Amino acid sequence: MNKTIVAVSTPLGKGAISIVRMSGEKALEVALKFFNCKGQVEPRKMILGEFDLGDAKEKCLMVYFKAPFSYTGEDVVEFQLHGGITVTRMLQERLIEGGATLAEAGEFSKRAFENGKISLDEAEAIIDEINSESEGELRSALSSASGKLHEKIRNLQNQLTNLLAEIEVSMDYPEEDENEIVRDSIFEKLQQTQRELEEILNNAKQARFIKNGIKIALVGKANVGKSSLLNALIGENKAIVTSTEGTTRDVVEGSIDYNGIRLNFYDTAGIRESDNDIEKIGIEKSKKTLEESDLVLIIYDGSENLNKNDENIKKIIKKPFISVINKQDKLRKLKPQENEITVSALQKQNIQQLKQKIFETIIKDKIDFNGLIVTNERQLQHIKTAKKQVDEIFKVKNESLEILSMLIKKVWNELGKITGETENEDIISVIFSKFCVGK
Ligand SMILES: Nc1nc2c(ncn2[C@@H]2O[C@H](COP(=O)(O)OP(=O)(O)OP(=O)(O)O)[C@@H](O)[C@H]2O)c(=O)[nH]1
Ligand SMILES: [Mg+2]
Repeated sequence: MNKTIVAVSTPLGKGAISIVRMSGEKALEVALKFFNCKGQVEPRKMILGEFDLGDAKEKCLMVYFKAPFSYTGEDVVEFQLHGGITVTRMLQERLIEGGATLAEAGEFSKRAFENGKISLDEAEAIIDEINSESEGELRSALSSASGKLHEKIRNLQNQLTNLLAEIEVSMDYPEEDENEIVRDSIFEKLQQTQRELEEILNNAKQARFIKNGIKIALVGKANVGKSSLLNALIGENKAIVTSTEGTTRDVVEGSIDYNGIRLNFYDTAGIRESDNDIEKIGIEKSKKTLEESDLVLIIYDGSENLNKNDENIKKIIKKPFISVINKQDKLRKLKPQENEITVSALQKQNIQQLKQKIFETIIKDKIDFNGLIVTNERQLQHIKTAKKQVDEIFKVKNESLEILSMLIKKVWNELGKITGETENEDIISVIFSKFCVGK
C-alpha cells in the first residue's frame, strides 16, 4: 500500500491562500482527525470548517476527491487556508502527526503517472511549467502538456511497430525477391521517420531560446556607446559609462523579457589594440563572450568615420549580427546600410525598434507556439539518440531482416523513454525527482 503523502502545494509566502494537499488511502481519515465541520463530507464539494492546530484553531476550506477521480488517482484531500507560512507549516505538521508522510519532490505527479492520469511527457511539461520564467516558455510548456509531443512520438512508435510487423511477416515467406521489395519499402518508411525526427530536433533549437533566452553580445571599438546601449536596452544604469576610452573591462550582463522571450545582453570591453594588461584581459573576455553568443550587436559610432578597429571587429564575427549605428543625435557621418539600424543610446531613440529587430532576427517566424516543441533536455537527448540510431540503420542497409528488425526495436525503445511506453523505473525516478515537493 502506498503511504499517504502530504505537502504544501503553493509557493510558501506568496499569495493570500495556501493549499496543503494529501494523497493516499488514509487521506480522509487523517484529515478528519483535525478538521471539524458541520454536515457530511462529500467528494468534490468544498466545505468550511475548523482545523485543530493544537494551540489554536484555524478556519479553512477542505475538499475531498475520491479515488480514482483526483489528480493522483488516489484519495486526495486539500485544505485551503489564509494563514501565512507559520500556520501553513503547522497544519502540515499536524497531518504528519496524524499519520501522513511528507511527500518527496514530484511524488504527487509520479503517482498521477503511475495511475495512468498523465503521461511521462505531460509530467515533464508540468515541471517546465513550474520552473518556467517567461511567458513564451510557459506557453510552450502548456502546449506540451496537452500531449502534443507525446502524440507525435507515439505516432513515430506506431510507424515503427508497423515496420516491425512488415518484417515479421516477410520473414515467414523468405523468397529472395520478395525480401528485396520489403527491404525497399522498409527504408522508404524509415526515411519518413528520419525526416520527422529531424524536424523535431530543428524545433528544439528554438525551444532552447525560449527556455534559456538568447545570448546577445554587444561589441564594438572603444567609446562607441556599448555600455550606454546596454543601459538603454535594459532600462537600468547597470554598466559604467564615461567619455574615457576603455571604460568597460569586465563583461556586464543585463536581461529583459521581450514578447515572452528572455534577451540576455552582455556588454563587453571595447576591442582595440591595447598595452594595458587589464584592458587586454577584458578584450579576451569580449572575444569569449562573442563565441558563446547567439547574436551579436556590432556597435558603431555614427558621428565618426569607420576606422581600422571597426573593420577588424567585423572580420572576427562569425555569428548572426545586427549593425547598430549609435549617436544618431550627433552629427551623422555614417549612413545606415541594409540590415543596419540607427539609435541614440544617450537619448533613448529607436531602442524599441532595436528590440523588435533583435526579436525578428532570432525568431523570424520560426517559433510557432502551437507547434511541436521539445522543452526538455532529457527528451531532446532521446530524440537525438533515436535519430542517430535511424541514421545507423541506413548504413547497414544490406544486413539481414532479423538484424534490421532488432535495430528498429532499439529505436522504438529509445522513443519509448519519452512516452513512457517502456516503463523503465530508472528514467521515471529521475524525472520525478526534479519536481518541487507538493506537485
Ligand atoms: N551624443 C551621444 N553620446 C553617446 C551616445 N551613446 C554614448 N554616448 C557617449 O559616448 C561615451 C562613451 O560611452 P560608453 O557607453 O561608455 O561607451 P563604450 O562603448 O561602453 O566604451 P568602452 O567601455 O570604453 O569601450 C560617453 O561619453 C557617452 O555619454 C549617444 O547615443 N549619443
Ligand atoms: Mg563600456
